Amino acid sequence: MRGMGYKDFIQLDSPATQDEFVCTFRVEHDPAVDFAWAAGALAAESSIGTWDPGLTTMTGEERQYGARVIKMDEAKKLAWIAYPPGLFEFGNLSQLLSSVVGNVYGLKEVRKLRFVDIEMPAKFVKSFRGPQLGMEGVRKMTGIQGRPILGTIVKPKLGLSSDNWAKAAYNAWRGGIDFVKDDENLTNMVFNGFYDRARKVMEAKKKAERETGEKKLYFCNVSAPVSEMKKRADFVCGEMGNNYVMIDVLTVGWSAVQEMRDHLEGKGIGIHAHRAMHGAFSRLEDHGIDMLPVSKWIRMAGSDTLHAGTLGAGKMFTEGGKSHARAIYDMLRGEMYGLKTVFPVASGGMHPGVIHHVWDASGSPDFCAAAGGGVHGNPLGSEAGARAMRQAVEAYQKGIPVEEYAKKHDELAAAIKRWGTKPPGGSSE
Ligand code: CAP
Ligand code: MG
Repeated sequence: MRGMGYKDFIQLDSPATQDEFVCTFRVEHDPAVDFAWAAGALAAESSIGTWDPGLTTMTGEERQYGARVIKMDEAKKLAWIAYPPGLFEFGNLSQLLSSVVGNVYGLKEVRKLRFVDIEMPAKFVKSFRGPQLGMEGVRKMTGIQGRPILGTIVKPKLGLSSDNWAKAAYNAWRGGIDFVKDDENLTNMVFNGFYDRARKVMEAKKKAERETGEKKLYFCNVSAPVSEMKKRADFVCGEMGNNYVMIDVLTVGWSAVQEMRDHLEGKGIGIHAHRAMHGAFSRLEDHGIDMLPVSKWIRMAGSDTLHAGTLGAGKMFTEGGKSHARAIYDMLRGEMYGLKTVFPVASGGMHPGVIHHVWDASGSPDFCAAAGGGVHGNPLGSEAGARAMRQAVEAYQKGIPVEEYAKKHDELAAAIKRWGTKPPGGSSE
């Protein structure tokens, strides 16, 4: 039985069927081969092939699982590859990623490779739990309608004792912040133990709720080996009565996230997905993996709130520009075969002076705005910093320019005096 050489995987006259996957790749191929050869190599390596087509073990039964290059646009360096559903284990994100964004990056035939997007069949998407709460559930949990959910990250990022951390959290909640989150690298530290912080922060949360009459959320960062993650989640959301956890989804790993989503099923507990490390593969437009497909996978894995960039208003680079970032917001908030929706979180250099930029670019109040420095760096302190965030939202809701509104709101005035009302640095369109 003759095997399949790379060119055999080019099948331009065989479009994808309803139940197949279609992946879009941007390929910069090695000049020693042509574009089609490189595209064929991708299809082979991510499905049934290898470098030697003359495998003695090929019986022909494997051919039905061969991926196919169904379209190429060499000028744009784009190739579309269709994958039969039998190639993937339903319910298993790790296996999907090992196939379509695994070995392909190491092939000599490609110099640079960008995984642009993936279309997955309904049955596969529905083989995952997806968000437990969804945007509707988070709004129900907080009682907040018609405005973005406001959060803060206690800063400095690390180094504060649990007492001082809890104090900063309390002050922000008192000032009107809705959620306080641990920073991505704050877990169980020598200077601030997870369990000790949880006890103190939950006490502060309950006190702030009593005093403000508002529901408050605490996104406690449980990121750790899975068995410890379960212990931490059970501690804070069991005896402590919390209803949300935070997971650094990329550094803990896909199976760990799926395991935690299973563990929290039926408990009404939200998952906040931090995407720390994403810049390592999402930043360069001609290499790596785009955050659009990654955000689809995180939604399927089951997060309720996910960092999705500031739509050009913050400190972080906006990959693909504002319009692409908005496409990620819209995907998270849109229909996905019945999966619940996910709140996009604008974070990274956020402060009261730029909330209106994000709100305009978001096209709806359905997003979270999280500010660390932009709350705790307010010259009047954390409580004022939080109040300034709420005042920026009030201004937008009343249709009053934020500079105008600041004339009668000192906390907002202090924020604008310090940071202005323009996005920092060269905001990407
Ligand atoms: C923001 C932040 C978040 C980033 C993550 C930080 O702090 O806590 O982790 O937003 O980036 O550590 O930088 P500031 P992204 O508000 O002080 O900037 O949301 O793009 O994943
Ligand atoms: Mg952070």
